[in-house]
Amino acid sequence: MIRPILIHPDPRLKKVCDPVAEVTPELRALAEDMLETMYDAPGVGLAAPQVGVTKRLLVMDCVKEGTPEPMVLINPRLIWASEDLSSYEEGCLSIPDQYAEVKRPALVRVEWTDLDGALQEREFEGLWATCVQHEMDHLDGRLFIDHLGLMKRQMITRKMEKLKRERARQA
Ligand code: K2U
Ligand code: ZN
Repeated sequence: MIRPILIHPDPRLKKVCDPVAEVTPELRALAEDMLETMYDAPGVGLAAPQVGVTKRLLVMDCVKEGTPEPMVLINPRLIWASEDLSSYEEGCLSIPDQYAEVKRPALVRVEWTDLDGALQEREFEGLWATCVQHEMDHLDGRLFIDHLGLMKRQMITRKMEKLKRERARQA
């Protein structure tokens, strides 16, 4: 099912998430819901804290055209990051309609556990590299605006507080 996405500022988006102890049917159902929620948004990634679950789990599908390639990363760990950086105009489903340039390592190697409990390792580049770093930041309570200057971060936060007040009035 499609789950509601938390909007910044929200304390649950600032928490360092807990490791996943074991892959259970409930976890599989959560991963399924996260993929459905991500495609519906639409987005190319989604982290568990964004749907209020402070566990180290994220989903991604950065394929633009062609066959979708949904990925579920449990307890992801950054093994290596390139010196070279790449810039991307990032957004976030928890910070709607706000975009800003963020520089991140262009290439990253990540290790994780998949839904079958198997250990995986892969090098990501391009949008996949940006996305996996953006999602792994979420698992440590970091948002893309935390990579911006104080003024820009405060301006975006104020806009989100206003948006939440308006949504609360409509509800
Ligand atoms: O974590 C999220 O909020 C999902 C983001 C992930 C993301 C942000 C910036 C760059 C790459 C991934 C959503 O996918 S934001 C929507 C979006 C869609 C296509 C490309 C970039 C961002
Ligand atoms: Zn995000």
